[in-house]
Amino acid sequence: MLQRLQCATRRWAECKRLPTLCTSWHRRHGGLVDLHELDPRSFLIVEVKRDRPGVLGEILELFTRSAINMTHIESRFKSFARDGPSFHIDFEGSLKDAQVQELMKAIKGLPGVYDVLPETPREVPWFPMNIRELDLTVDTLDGGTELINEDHPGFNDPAYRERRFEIVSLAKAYKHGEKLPRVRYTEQETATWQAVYERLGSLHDKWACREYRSYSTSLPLYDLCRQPDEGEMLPQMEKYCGYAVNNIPQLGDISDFLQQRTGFTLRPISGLLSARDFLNALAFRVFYSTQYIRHHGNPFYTPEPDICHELLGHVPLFANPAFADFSQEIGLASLAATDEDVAKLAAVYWFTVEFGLLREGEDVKAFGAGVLSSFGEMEWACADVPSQECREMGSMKEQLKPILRPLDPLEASKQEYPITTYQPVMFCAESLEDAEFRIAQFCDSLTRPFFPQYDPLTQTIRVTKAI
Ligand code: HBI
Ligand code: FE
Repeated sequence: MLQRLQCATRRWAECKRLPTLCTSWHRRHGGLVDLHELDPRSFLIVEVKRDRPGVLGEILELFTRSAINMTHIESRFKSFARDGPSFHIDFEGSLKDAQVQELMKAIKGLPGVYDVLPETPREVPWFPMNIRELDLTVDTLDGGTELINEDHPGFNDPAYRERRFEIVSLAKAYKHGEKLPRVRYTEQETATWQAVYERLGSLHDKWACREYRSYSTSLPLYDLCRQPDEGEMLPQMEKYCGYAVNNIPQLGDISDFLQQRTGFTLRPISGLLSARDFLNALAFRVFYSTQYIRHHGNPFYTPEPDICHELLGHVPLFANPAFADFSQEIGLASLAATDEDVAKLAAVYWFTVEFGLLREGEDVKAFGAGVLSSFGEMEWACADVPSQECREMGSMKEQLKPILRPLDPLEASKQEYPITTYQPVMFCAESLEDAEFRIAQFCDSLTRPFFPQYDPLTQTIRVTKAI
């Protein structure tokens, strides 16, 4: 009962505990990419003897003879426990090339050389390089139809299961570049939407952050000529995307609207993805959105993301440039990241995009979609004094209010959180720009073998610099 009343986030949380490399595509393909295929440069270190002047000339001679292009060279002293300098040489080619191996053997054979140290292989987890390759990352953890256990409100409702199957089949068949599937929602589904829309609407007036409620052109000049001034967000969503109490908007209309605002687009998905796949898409400014709706039995509870959560929690913020930028930042950082780093990024995402708060003067406002799409969690997070009823709903008998910490992504990345109750600890940023700055800093601090950049013209990832 307790759990039925809240917009629980348990299964989202459960999915965080699963391995990050868990979709079948990664498994099938061994899941590794050799960075040499992306960046054809390699490097090696030649350690030379102190008493052999001219050895560098001989090394260069060998490069010339092999017709291998050097792209950078520098000398360092005492970088290894030898008596002479070492030369660090970048060149075009792979250490696997026969020609390069010959060259290395020849250098090693020079009398003045102690050793030739190749770089360690740079294999990283597979990641999409082109927006079309997102078609390969859509294997969800449960296919979106299994409704995992008997707790699920739709578990014993065959009609609901059938309808859900119908809607997720559209997402499963979707391929990049196609028109987003349109769903003709039933009256019953629209009634569920209406209940959520009305109930959340009044709370958003009170507790949603400024960026959720209004749009602004004060940030980068996205499409200035079509946005003459600042204004309320909801009228925009009503005008361009079909938001209304009695209409469930279509993903295609929203995606077109967002693309005009910040370059974000939506892509339909059948259910929960692994954190890696979900975050990877953000690098392409693509947000995976479910299209089915929660069970009508209780409009205020869903154990997994549904269209109410996506459209009333996430979508309005993707029209905000600072929010769009930092979402992409997390996405780029997740490309080829280690499993540990993906888990950290997923936690940062959790405590910001899903459960983040913003300070506005004296007030604390919601910007996380998990808060914005749940009346219980919004009261818990934003009310001066959450009611007894609210606390009981979220199993917060002992604690009166959440503990609010200033947003520190490093701390957030390590913060544990319970999966069946409201969040005892939440993170509050000074502003959306402050959150963006801190997250960018955090992403930079992760050790990466390379720096991926997104080229929006070709919708591909460019590997700009190998270390
Ligand atoms: N998959 N479809 C979908 N929607 C989400 O919001 C989502 C997900 N997989 C993982 C996930 N969220 C979170 O665990 C993030 O922390 C990555
Ligand atoms: Fe979400």
